[in-house]
Amino acid sequence: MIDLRSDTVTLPTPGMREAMARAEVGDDVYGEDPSINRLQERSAELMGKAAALYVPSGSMANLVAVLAHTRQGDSVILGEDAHSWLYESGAISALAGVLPIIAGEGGTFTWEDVEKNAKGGNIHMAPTTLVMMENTHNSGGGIIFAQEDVKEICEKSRGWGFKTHIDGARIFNAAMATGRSATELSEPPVSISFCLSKGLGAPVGSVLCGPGEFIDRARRMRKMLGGAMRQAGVLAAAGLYALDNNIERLREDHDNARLLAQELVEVKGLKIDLEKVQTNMVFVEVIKDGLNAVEYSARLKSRGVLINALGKTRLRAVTHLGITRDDILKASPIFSEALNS
Ligand code: TLP
Repeated sequence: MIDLRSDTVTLPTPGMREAMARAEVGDDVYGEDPSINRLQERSAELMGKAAALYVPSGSMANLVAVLAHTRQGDSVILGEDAHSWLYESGAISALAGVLPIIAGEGGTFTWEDVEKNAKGGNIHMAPTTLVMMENTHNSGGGIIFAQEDVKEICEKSRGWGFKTHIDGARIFNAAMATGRSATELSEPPVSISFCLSKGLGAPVGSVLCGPGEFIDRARRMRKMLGGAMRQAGVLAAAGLYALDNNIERLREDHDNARLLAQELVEVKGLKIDLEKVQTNMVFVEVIKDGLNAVEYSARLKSRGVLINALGKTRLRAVTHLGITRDDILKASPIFSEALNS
């Protein structure tokens, strides 16, 4: 199977498993797991923040960030189809009690969009206290949030008293694609989270980074959610290994995504916006009468290619460390074959 469903499907490599087996561990609820402590220090440094907190998932990182930045009844500004809005089971509303407000189109947005949508100033409104950006933006196509916009949003938010958070699940993909360091990309917001279990190839884990007091509050929220772990240094060791070994290779994933997009853009019956192929994702539109995305993905599956359907006509292919250039060259003709039978 050529599995293009997500970069979450990556399996730990032998080198990573070895690092996990060798990991020094302790009880992290006591702050005594040396591997977790090392991962948190390293992450805080990489993101240019004072402190960091290891959490089991990207979803928990975002939820803990919202819980630590806001109070029930506040409103939070997010881009269209933000992961925290679309794919986290409504957690920010159900558990943090905030009102999500969507700004802009296509996932990214500008300060003008924030200004237009922010609420407050009178008793009828849910006051806006947090602006969340996603970089890269998953549903938008794995697209990059323009750094100038991130900077302006964060600077002006500070003036308006709004906190800022980046869901940087794939911030290293954004760094690779822009040639900017992850430290530079994460400088403007108050907090940022990134995932070890996507393109970086670790089996579990995300890290939330921010100021010391914020991370102290986040640690309590993590405990409240049941996300405090004990000898999880075996998992953190995979994260450390990923930071050491799997960042540079993201370039291959981006090259493979571009190659796939270039192959598929030639196929009659499929539509691809090449401008949006900026990192490791290719969004494909099926434009053949009588064929929907679910049926198309079933046909691809029966021919050995796994890809997720995301709506009536939209599908997403994601490249990752389990996919080679050869896999892409093998998969490409299958996409046109599957259209016609
Ligand atoms: N995204 C997954 C699915 O949930 C859709 C994927 O296959 O892409 N932020 C962003 C931007 C994400 O893309 C994801 C996962 C998360 C947060 C949540 O991470 P986990 O799955 O670790 O909770």
